[in-house]
Amino acid sequence: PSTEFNWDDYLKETNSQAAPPDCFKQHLTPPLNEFKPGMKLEAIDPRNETSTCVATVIGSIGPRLRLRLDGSDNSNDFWRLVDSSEINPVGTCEKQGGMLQPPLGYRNNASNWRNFLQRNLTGAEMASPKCFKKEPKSPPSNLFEVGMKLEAVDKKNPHLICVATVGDVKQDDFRIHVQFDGWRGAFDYWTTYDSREIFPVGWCRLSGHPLQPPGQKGKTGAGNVATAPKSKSLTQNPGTVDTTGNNHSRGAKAEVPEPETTLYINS
Ligand code: MLY
Repeated sequence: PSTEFNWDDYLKETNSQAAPPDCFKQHLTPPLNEFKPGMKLEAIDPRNETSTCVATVIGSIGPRLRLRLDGSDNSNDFWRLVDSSEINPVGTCEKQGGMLQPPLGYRNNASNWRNFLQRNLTGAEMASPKCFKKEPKSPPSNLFEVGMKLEAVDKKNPHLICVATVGDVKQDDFRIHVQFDGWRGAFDYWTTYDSREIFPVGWCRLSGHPLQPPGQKGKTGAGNVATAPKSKSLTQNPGTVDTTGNNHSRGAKAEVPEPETTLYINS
């Protein structure tokens, strides 16, 4: 339908430019996902980056894997690209002289870790080395400029990739400020220019990953608190989001009176 988000129209409407693809640590062609749910692999524990753990593929969206560390609970799932250097075939750690570690928050007694690991891996399907794609090279420097558009993971809802803008650039410490179009600042964050969680305009379409359209902030006739917490149905049904008009741009911020109370609903 015509209400679906379209980058070309949006860039025109907002009179803005896409960040060039060479700004990003991403392959020009998104990698193929050959993983299947249930497959085991090794992953760096995101909460304890010095330890390598066994993880299971819980699901995937396009080239992004939803992973869970074996022996951990189901509330600390995390996402990695199939070309991430933080995942490897089972056996890699040991080949390099390391030892697989229990995850932070291991739900059993640490003394039975060896037994757990053995039982856990027996009969399991290991992801084949060919599933793991080569990590792209980092750009030589921070090439981002303020105002450039991109697609970025919402770290608070990490299954989502959303329409975003570079709001600020720090040349000195390699960081950019990612701001989500049409959302109040609550989701914004600083990240390094070579983050694997930011993508060039068009990456979602190419990779088959859904793209969250801009939020409702600054929409005509709704410049109040009601627009800040976007309802779940809007989030999940981009067809109901009006993507026309200039009001979605960050520039519209000043035209909209800030509400006295901002209520964020974590759905
Ligand atoms: N649970 C929240 C999700 C908000 C997502 C915001 N991102 C897209 C910047 C909601 O549905 O309101």
